[in-house]
Amino acid sequence: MKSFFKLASLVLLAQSVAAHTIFQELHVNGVSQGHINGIRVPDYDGPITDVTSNDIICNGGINPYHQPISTTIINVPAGAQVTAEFHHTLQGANPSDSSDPIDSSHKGPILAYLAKVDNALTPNVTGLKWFKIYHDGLSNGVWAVDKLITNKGKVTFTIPNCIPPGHYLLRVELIALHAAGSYPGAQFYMECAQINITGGGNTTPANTVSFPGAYSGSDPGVKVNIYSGLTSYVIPGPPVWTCSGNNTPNPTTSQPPSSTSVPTSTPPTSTPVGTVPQWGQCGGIGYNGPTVCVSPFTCTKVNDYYSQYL
Ligand SMILES: *[C@@H]1O[C@H](CO)[C@@H](O)[C@H](O)[C@H]1NC(C)=O
Ligand SMILES: *[C@@H]1O[C@H](CO)[C@@H](O)[C@H](O)[C@H]1NC(C)=O
Ligand SMILES: [Cu+2]
Repeated sequence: MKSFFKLASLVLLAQSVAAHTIFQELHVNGVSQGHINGIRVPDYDGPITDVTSNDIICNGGINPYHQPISTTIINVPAGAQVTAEFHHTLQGANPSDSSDPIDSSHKGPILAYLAKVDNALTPNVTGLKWFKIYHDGLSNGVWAVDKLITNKGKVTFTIPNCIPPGHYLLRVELIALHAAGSYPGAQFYMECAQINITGGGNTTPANTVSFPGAYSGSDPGVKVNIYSGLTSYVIPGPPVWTCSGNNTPNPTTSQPPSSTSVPTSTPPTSTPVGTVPQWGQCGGIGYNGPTVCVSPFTCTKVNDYYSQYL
């Protein structure tokens, strides 16, 4: 504990190394559409944590004090494979940054939604009707974020081939659960790409969700302790909508162990649930304590063995 204060002064001299992420490049059938082109990126890489806030819609796309909205609209053939690319900062890929594309502590799901809009450049994103086209959570102990890191920030999914052509916003979201043991705690990272779907069909999803509204602070996928031997995870939001009408069930909605089942192994050392004040330790090799940010501080890595809130 005493060393906190020495470390704190070292941190003041160090460049801040926040562990956040931004969806900042879209690839269509493997072709990059340009860095920060056609995507509403925020001016800050930190998360949204209030699921009732309008900021959870498109992050940087709403408020006039954010960066100007890109005037590019990306053409995407219906049925295309699109790849969303995340990086730690707006500078893009940085192999020398161990927190790029995102710090490995930030485990959680990745989700993608579409909403039809009259004009993909509209500054007003309230009241849109969203449907989910992709999600990936936890399978065999591997989180979607783990795969994203392996794939150097890229996650690939398919645009439904039957939806009507025209302008849409593509909302790609990563939810980091390292501090989700209480609410607010889960960290929502999302940006919206401005796309123009070509081809397609005339099938429109019957059921849509709104943002805010799709998530609640008490959802089992929003308030969840991932350090307690989790074997299944319920991805927030609706099921994935598909053209066949066979809505893909949430792949990891298996029920939590019933009260009659007895764990066969001792769960890992439980992580204390709580919040860490500014200067408090929040991470590092061997660290097992609370990792919940006290707003507006972020967990800042000092070295591999020590991170603290700044
Ligand atoms: C944004 O769109 C919604 C839904 O159409 C509408 O209710 C709201 O008034 C609009 N807001 C602005 C600032 O235009
Ligand atoms: C969108 O796609 C249609 C073809 O479906 C095309 O006519 C239009 O020019 C495209 N671009 C924009 C910005 O709408
Ligand atoms: Cu972070």
